Amino acid sequence: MRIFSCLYRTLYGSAALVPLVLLLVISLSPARPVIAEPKQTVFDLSNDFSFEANPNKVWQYGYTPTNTLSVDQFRFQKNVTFDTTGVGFWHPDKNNGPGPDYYPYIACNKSNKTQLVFGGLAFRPGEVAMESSRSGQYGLIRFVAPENGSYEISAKYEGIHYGLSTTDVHVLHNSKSLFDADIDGYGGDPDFHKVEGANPRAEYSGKVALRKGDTITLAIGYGKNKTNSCDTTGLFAKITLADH
Ligand SMILES: [Ca+2]
Repeated sequence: MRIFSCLYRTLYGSAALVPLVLLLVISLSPARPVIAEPKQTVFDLSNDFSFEANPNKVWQYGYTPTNTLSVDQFRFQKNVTFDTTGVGFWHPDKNNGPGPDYYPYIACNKSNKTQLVFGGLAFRPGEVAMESSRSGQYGLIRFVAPENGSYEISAKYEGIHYGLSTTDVHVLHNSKSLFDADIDGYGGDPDFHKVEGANPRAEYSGKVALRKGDTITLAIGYGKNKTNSCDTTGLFAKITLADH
């Protein structure tokens, strides 16, 4: 009996020591180096684009409730669809195809080759595109500055609809306009359709001081002809934190 009692005490004592030994080993282990992720300073709309999240870090996908370019009325897109090529579309809400809650949309070709969508829209690799609604609601993409600093902004718009896009395109800092232009024509991938029209492309570049939380809004409307027919307009945008 005494033997068993002794054995029990020995085993129990060893087991009780295990947590203490582990704690000692962990506390004496050299600290693991903390590898900080490099801070993102280049914000590329195409590279960063997401169909899973909205807001998506510094980017937000939205629209206006009316045909007034009122950035303070920004509404978030909520619903995503994909066409057969894999090009995705953010929409205001669930819908039954072209009509209410389908427009304004924000689309992106995440593949590495130009995709022909609906037989008449050519999306270059990574290209984002927007189309206004029939009533002239704007498609909006918003960048929210992550910190105070000087930012270099580049925005390139181009008509990508074979029916020749007729849109108004804009860049705003908060509610202040930085750039306004009209797109009239096709300025997309020339291997898919010839470049034509009075103004198939428009480009803005500039350096702007932003405070944390300031917004840069990229907007597309239905243009002077006040119809969104054949209006799909592509966009490549990059915002770089230059000095801070
Ligand atoms: Ca139009």
